[in-house]
Amino acid sequence: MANTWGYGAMTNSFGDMQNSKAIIIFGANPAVNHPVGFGHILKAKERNSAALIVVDPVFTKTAAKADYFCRIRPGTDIAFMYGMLHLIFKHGLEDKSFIDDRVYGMDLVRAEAKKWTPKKVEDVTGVKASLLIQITNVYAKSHPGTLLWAMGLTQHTIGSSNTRIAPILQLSLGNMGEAGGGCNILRGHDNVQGATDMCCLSHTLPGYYGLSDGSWKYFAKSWGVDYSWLKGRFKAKEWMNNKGFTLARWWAGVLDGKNGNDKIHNGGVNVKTLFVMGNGITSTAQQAKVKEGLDNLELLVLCDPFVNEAAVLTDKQDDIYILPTATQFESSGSVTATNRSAQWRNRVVKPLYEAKTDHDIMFEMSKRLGFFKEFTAAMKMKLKKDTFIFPEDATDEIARIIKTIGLTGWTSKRLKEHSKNWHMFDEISGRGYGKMKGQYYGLPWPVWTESHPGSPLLYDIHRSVKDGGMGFRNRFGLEHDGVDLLAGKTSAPKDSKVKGGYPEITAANIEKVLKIKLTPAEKKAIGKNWKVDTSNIIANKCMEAGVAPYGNAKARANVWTFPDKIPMHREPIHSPRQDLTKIYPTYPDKPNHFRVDTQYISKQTEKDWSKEFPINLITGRLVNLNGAGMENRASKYLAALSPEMFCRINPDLAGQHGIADGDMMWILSPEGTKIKVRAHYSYTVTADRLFIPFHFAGHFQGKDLSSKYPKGTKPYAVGESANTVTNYGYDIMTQLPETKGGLCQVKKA
Ligand SMILES: Nc1nc2c(c(=O)[nH]1)N[C@H]1C(S)=C(S)[C@@H](COP(=O)(O)OP(=O)(O)OC[C@H]3O[C@@H](n4cnc5c(=O)[nH]c(N)nc54)[C@H](O)[C@@H]3O)O[C@H]1N2
Ligand SMILES: Nc1nc2c(c(=O)[nH]1)N[C@H]1C(S)=C(S)[C@@H](COP(=O)(O)OP(=O)(O)OC[C@H]3O[C@@H](n4cnc5c(=O)[nH]c(N)nc54)[C@H](O)[C@@H]3O)O[C@H]1N2
Ligand SMILES: [Mo]
Repeated sequence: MANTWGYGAMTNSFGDMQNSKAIIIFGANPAVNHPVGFGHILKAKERNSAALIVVDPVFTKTAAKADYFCRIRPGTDIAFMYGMLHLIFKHGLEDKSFIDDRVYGMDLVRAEAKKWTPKKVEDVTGVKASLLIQITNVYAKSHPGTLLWAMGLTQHTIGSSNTRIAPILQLSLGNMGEAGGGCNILRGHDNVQGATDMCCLSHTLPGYYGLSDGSWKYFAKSWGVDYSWLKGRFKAKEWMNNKGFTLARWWAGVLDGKNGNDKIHNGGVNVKTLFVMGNGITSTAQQAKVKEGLDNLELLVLCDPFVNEAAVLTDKQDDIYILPTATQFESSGSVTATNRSAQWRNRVVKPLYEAKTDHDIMFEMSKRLGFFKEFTAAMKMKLKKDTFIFPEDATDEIARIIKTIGLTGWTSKRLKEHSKNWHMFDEISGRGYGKMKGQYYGLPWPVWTESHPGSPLLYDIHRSVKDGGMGFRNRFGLEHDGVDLLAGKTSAPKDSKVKGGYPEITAANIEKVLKIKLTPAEKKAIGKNWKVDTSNIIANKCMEAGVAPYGNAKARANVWTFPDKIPMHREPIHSPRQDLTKIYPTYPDKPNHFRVDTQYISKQTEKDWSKEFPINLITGRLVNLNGAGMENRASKYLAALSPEMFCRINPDLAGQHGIADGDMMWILSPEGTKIKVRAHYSYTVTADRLFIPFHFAGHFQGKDLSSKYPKGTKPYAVGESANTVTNYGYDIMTQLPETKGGLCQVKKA
C-alpha cells in the first residue's frame, strides 16, 4: 500500500524562495523536516531581508528563526487566513486586476472575510489581534510573498479546505505565477510526489485521470490490454469506477462494522489480505483499531528492508510474511521531487542477500497471479518485441501516456541527461548552462513535448508556454451560473497567438482556437482532446501558437462541487472550545466515504470531550527520525539522539499533575486508549497543549512488545506510538486522519 499523505506540489521551488520578499509558513517546520531546503529560506532572509512569518501552535526550530511567530490554536488556520483577507480587503491591499482577470468566486470570499474581524480571529485562533494586523501589513505589502505549508494544514477534518484557503490568500495578493511567490507545499517522503503523480491512491488512475469509462479505455489502449480484460478483474463493472479504501481506514474494511466500528460498503465482503509495500503501519492514526484490523486479517504481507513493526504490533500468529525488500540504493529509476522535477537515480549496489527490489516482487507476484503478460505489455510496446528493459521502458511508458500533468517530455534519456549534468543548472531559477541551456533542472512538469524545457513556476504568464509559461487550467467548463470561467483579457501567457482566456484544446476546437488548418492526415491521427492525444499533435500545435494545451481559465475560489463552496472554519471533532463547536460545527456525517461510513457531527456532539480531555494533542516530527521510525531507530547513532519516546510538556501543566521533568507519564485519549512516555519539560508548548513525536513503536498501551521482534531485529530505540492516542477524525474530501487536531489528558505514571 503506497503512501501519499497530504496533497499538491510546489508551484515554485525551494531555490525560487530566494526571490521572495516575505515568507509565511503555515503548519510546517522545515528547519527540522526540510533542513536542506530551509537554507534557501535563510538566504532570502539574508539577501532580501525577507520577513519570515511562522504560524504554528508550537514554538518550533523554524519559529526560532522567524521575525514573527503566531502561536495559533490547532485547526483554526481558516479563521486566521480570513482574518488576513479581512484586512487585505478592508485596506485595499488586494491585487484587483489579477483577481478580475484570473480568479472566479472571490466575491464569496470577500463576503466571508468581512465577518472575520481581528478581535473575532483572536478569540478563535488565540493569536493577538495586534499581531495579526502587523503580520498582514508586512506580508501584503511585500511583493512577491511565498506561502508554505505542510502537515500542520492537512492533517485535519478541514485539511482540504485549508489547502484551498491558502491559495486563495495568495490569489488575492497576485502572488501566484510569480517568481518568489506561489504556494509551496513541502512534500514528505523521498518520491512522495512521484507516488502521488502515479496515483498510488484509491480514487484515480495514474496521472490523476479520473475513474471513468473514458479513462479506463484510454489506459487499456495505452497499456496494450483489452478493456474487457481490465473489466474482468473486477467483481462487476460498477466497481471499476468506485473509490477504494484508503491507507487511513483499510482496517475498517477488515472489521466490517463489527464491535461498533463504522459500517462499510464493499459488495458484502470484508478485506481479508493486507499487502504492504513501504509503509510503517504504526504511522497510521488510531493504532488500537489498526491492531484490531491486523489481528483479524487472513493474510499479512510486509515488503520491507526492515522488520515492519506491524508484525510486532499484531497478535496474529500465522500467515504473516515479511519479504526482504531492497532499498533505493539497490535499485534505479526516476523519482520526483517536491517541486515537480525529476531525477534519475542510479543503483549503488546489487540487492544484498536474498532481498528483491519492489518491482521484482511485483513482477513475481503478477506471474503467480497469472497476469505478468498484461502487467508488462505496455513496456514491450517500445521495442515491439516480447521483452523490455526496466526501469527505462517503464519511464518511457509514463512519458507516452500521462498528458494531464504533462509528462510527455520525461523520457528516460532526458532524465538521465539532467541528473548527469545537475551541476549545469542555476540554483535559484533552475535554468541550464552550456549544453543544458534552455532547459530547467529536472524538467519540472508540465513538460508538454519531448523538447519542452519544463515549467519551473506554475501559472506564470510572464514567460511563453514554450519556456514554461501557462495560465490556470480550464477544467470545469466555460461558465458557471452565467459567469465566464475563462481568464480575462490581460492573462494570456507571453507570446501567445491567442489573446485572453481560452478553453482546453480538443480535436473539435483546435482549428478554431489556434486559427490553424489541420491536414487530413493530422485529423486522422489526432486524439479526442489534449489528455488522450498520444499523437502529440495537440501539444505540438499548441507550442507553436504559444498556447497551453489545458486552456487558460480562472482559478476557482468557489468550488461549487464541494461541501463548502468556499473554505469555512469548522471546529475539530474533538475541540477544546465547546462554545465554538456550536457556532462552527463540523460536517454532517458522511456515508460511504471511501467505502466507510464516517462520523463528523455525531462524534463531535457525542459528548463534551473537552471536560475529560482538555489538552490539545499535537503530533509531529524530529530531525533524527523519519516516519514510523524503524529505519532510523535501527541506526545506533540516530537512535541515541532520542533513545526513548517522550512528550514535550509545559512545566505549568506538568506541575498541576505532579509530573516532574523526566518522570514517566500517561497520555489518555478520548479513544479510551493510553500511552506511557517520558515527560520532557519544554516552553515550546503552552500549558493547554502537548507535543509528541510519532516515530516510535514497539510498546503498546504500557506494554513492552520487545520479545515479539524476530531475533536480532529489535531496533535500538522502541517506545509507544503517538498514533495509539490520536483521535477519531478524517478529512472530508481525502480521508486524511486528524492527527493534528485531537484532545488528551495527562496523568503521572
Ligand atoms: N526529520 C524528518 N524529516 C521529515 C520527515 C520525518 O519524519 N523526519 N517526514 C517527511 C514527511 S513524510 C513529511 S509529510 C514532511 C512533514 O513536514 P512538516 O509538516 O513540517 O511536519 P510536522 O512536524 O508533522 O508538522 C509541522 C508543524 O505543524 C504544526 N501544526 C500542527 N497543527 C497545526 C495547525 O492546526 N495549524 C498550524 N498552522 N500548524 C500546525 C506542528 O506544530 C508542526 O510544527 O516532513 C518530511 N521530512
Ligand atoms: N500522528 C501522526 N501520524 C502521522 C503523521 C503525523 O504527522 N502525525 N504523518 C503522516 C505522514 S505525512 C506520513 S508520510 C506517514 C509516514 O509513515 P510511513 O510511511 O510509515 O513512514 P516510513 O517510516 O518512512 O515507512 C516506510 C516503511 O518503508 C520501508 N522502506 C524503506 N525503503 C523501502 C523500499 O525501498 N521499499 C519498500 N518496500 N519499503 C521500504 C521502511 O523500512 C518503513 O518500514 O506518517 C503519517 N502518520
Ligand atoms: Mo508525509
